[in-house]
Amino acid sequence: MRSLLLALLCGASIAHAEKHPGMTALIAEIAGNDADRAAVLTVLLNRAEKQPAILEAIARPAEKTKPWFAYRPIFMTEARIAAGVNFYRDHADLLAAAEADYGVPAEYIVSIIGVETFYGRIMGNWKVLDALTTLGLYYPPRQPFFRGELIQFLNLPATRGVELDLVSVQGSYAGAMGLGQFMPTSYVKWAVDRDGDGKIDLWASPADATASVANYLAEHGWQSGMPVTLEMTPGPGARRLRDTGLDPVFPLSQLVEWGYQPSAAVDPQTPSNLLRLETAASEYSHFAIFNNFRVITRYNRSPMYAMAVHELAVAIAERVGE
Ligand SMILES: [Ca+2]
Repeated sequence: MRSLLLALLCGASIAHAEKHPGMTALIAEIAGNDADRAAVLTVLLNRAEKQPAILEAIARPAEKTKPWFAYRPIFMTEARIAAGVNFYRDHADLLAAAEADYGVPAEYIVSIIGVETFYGRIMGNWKVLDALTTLGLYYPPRQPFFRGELIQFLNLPATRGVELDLVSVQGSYAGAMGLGQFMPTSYVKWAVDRDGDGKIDLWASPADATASVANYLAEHGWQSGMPVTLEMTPGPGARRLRDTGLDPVFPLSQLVEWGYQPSAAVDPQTPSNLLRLETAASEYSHFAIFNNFRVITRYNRSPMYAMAVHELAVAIAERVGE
C-alpha cells in the first residue's frame, strides 16, 4: 500500500516536471548551488498552473489592432474622467507630495492609474505566479522578457520592504501588479514606501502606489514643467512624414519648417518629434511630441497609450480646477 502511494506520488511529480519545460534550468539559474533555495523554488513552481487563456490574450493587445479613433474611447469616458477627479480629490495631499518630490504633475500620476486599473478597481485577478510561468516558459515570442520577469518575481521577497505571498498574489495576465501595474523588475527598481510603514504595498497603500508611479516617470527622465504634446495644424504643402519615431530629435522649429503650425506657444527650440493619429477613417491629427511623451511610452510603448494618458490627465486636471 505504502509503495503504491509512493509510486503515485512519484508519478505525480514526474507529470509536474513535464508540465514545465525549462523549469530545471530556471531553478538552477536562480538557486545555483543552494539546494535549499532550489527546493523552495521547486515547490513554488510546482504550484504554478499553465493558463491557455493568457496565451490567447497576449497574442492580441488592443493598441496593436485598433486605430486611434477606436482606442481613444476606451479610456476617454465620462466614467473614467469622473472617477479620476474623485481619486484626485480623495488623495490630493498624497498627490501634492508626490508632485513636489518627483516633479510629475498629479494629474499624470492619476491618469496612469486610471488607464492601468481604473483607479484600482481592475488590478487583475490572475495569479502572478501562473501568469509569469505561462509566459516565461510557454510563450516563445517574448520568452526572454517574461522569463526575466519570472526570475525577478521569484526573487521579490529578497527586496527590502517587499512582503508578498508569491503563491497567491494577483495581477494582470502579463504579471503586472497593483494600482500602477508594476512588473516585477519595476517593483524592484522603482517602487517606493511612501507612507513610512516599512513595506512597499502597491495595492492597498495609495501613498506607496502614487509615489511609485511618480518615481517611475521621474527616473525615466520626466522633465518638470515641460510640455507632453501639442496639436499641430498642417498647412498647405506640409511635408508628409511617417515613422519618425518617438524620440524628441527635432527642434519644434523644424516641424514648423515642415509646414506644421503649433496650437499654442512653446519654445521653438524644444526637442520634439511629429506624431499623427487617425481620428476618423483616413483622417489624421498631427502632434508635436516632447520628451515627457516619450517618458510615458516607457510605461507602455504604444504612442496611443501615451496620448490616452495625456488626454485623460488634461481632462481630469481641467475638472479638478473648476
Ligand atoms: Ca508603505
